[in-house]
Amino acid sequence: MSMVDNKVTVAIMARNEEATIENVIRSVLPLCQETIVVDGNSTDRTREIAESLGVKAYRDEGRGKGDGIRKAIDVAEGDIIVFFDADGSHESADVPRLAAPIIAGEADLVVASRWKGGSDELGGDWSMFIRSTGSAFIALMINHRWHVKLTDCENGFRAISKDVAQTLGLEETGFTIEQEMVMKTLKKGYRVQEVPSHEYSRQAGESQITVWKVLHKFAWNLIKNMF
Ligand SMILES: Nc1nc2c(ncn2[C@@H]2O[C@H](COP(=O)(O)OP(=O)(O)O)[C@@H](O)[C@H]2O)c(=O)[nH]1
Ligand SMILES: [Mg+2]
Repeated sequence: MSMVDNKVTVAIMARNEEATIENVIRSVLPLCQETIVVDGNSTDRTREIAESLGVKAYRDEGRGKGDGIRKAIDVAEGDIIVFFDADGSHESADVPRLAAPIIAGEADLVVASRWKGGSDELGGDWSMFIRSTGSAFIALMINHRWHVKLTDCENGFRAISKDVAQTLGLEETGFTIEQEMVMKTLKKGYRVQEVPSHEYSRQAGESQITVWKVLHKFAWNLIKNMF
């Protein structure tokens, strides 16, 4: 594949993110050939705002981010899909850095690592402690199983070749989709790389993850995909 063949789609995942969606869209628009919003059945103005900026908005049922990711893989027109959260926590300037190794033919999935880029969100309270240690543990297991050296398998900010994404058979409905994507990519023998990227605190509203309620889902998903 040559450079000119690679069209990049940024797919913004948004469920009730009216406070931040406009700035997020504006920040990625100049960095890609297509910007889409996957709206998780928002009850606020998220979708209207996206459409008013001339961006195509697709809807999932709002059952979870995994459904949204699958929707993006179905509808994206680009050869490379960069997934981007709508809450202002990702560094848009890193979009081209995530796409670059795929464009260069050196990787199939590139995950933005908060362990390498720093995070304003991971740390400071119990819930964040569990998220950080859980995430480190999952990376450890994945590294052991596939002989890789990854640090962050949970970050939603990542780029993937659409062709590869379509072969993975992703099944998860919720936030476990991120680690499922990493494991299935490795399992199929595709190449996973990381690029450092800083994570900012979500700029409005609250995370839709309640750690204690979902911990078992992450553990079960890890076991299921490891074997
Ligand atoms: N399309 C879609 N996006 C969702 C859904 N649930 C959450 N999101 C988005 O996924 C992103 C990450 O969610 P967030 O609650 O910030 O999780 P955290 O960053 O891991 O704490 C945000 O931009 C949410 O708006 C959903 O059901 N569908
Ligand atoms: Mg967030």
